[in-house]
Amino acid sequence: MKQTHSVSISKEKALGIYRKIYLARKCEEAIRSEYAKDQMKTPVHLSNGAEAIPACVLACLAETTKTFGTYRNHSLFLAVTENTDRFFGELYGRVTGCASGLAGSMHLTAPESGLFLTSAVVGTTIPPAVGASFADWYRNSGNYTAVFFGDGALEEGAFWESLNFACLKKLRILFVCENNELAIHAHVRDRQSSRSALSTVSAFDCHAAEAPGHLPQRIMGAARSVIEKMAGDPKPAFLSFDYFRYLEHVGVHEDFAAGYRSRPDEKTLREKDPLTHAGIWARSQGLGEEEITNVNRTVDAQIKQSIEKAKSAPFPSPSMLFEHVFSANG
Ligand SMILES: Cc1ncc(C[n+]2csc(CCOP(=O)(O)OP(=O)(O)O)c2C)c(N)n1
Ligand SMILES: [Mg+2]
Repeated sequence: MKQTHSVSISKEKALGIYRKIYLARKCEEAIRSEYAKDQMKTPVHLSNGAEAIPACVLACLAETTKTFGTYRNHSLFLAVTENTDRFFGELYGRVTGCASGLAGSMHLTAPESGLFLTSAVVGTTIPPAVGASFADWYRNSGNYTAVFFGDGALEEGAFWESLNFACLKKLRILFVCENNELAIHAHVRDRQSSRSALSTVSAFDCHAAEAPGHLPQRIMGAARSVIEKMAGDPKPAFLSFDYFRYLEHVGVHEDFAAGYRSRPDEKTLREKDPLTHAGIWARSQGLGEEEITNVNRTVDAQIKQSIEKAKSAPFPSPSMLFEHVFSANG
């Protein structure tokens, strides 16, 4: 089956990409203002600073693409589904959530939309992503898989074993590294002896590219460049996007006082902001102020309504704890 991957962007598509980036930012701003009420009984790892990466990578791929992610998955879930009812339902632990309120923020999924798995355990969704891609290779379906992970996953054997197998079998899979140079409080220079993940990975038989993760045009440029190569020369691609993590590893606050990094100046903070750049990029694609304002207004109303709905939805019943639980003893 032939897959259609986008290489040029219509005005409508540009507006859709902008909407997803705005949606991710505003959902997380809502989490930040609601979290202290302690009604969301889940740790949250915010995507703040990385919102453009999934929205822009997935805009270059067919809708049939299978996706996998990590616990820092809000922008991925929202880019795939835009479903704020399922999103906030899950954060508030209600039956309306994407996992009936039993999973929380770190395990958001939407298998009906191709988002199969996200996980709290670093690197663990990479092998299943390769498995899904291998299944498509076996069936000769031509489908693509995209797996998103942090720079910390590059310290896991699972990543290198998966990359090796995927390259050997020439699978149509994109390994997408969301690189904030941090694993909790540890900087990459204190964790990895390789000075360039891109050049280390490039020693494998795959396509590779990198770009700043706050610039929509550059993200899509890098994604398109490898996807075009994959079309003529099927094999995996590795994409690395650096971005600035504005907030603490887990939670809703800034952490510049924690002592492991210093606060950049205001100009640098502004320059790394993907939403600002998404606005600039959207206008450069011919979108007018009214169109952008309308999107903002609609998304703001959607979020408000979803939070209200989530808060009034029922909690899962205790008996649901025993559903979907399997044991070897039956
Ligand atoms: C296998 C495993 N080892 C250690 C941890 C503890 N841990 C949780 S988050 C994290 C940092 C991961 O950093 P990175 O992959 O760069 O993702 P980021 O949080 O920066 O998005 C670690 C080490 C874990 N969850 N899983
Ligand atoms: Mg990281």
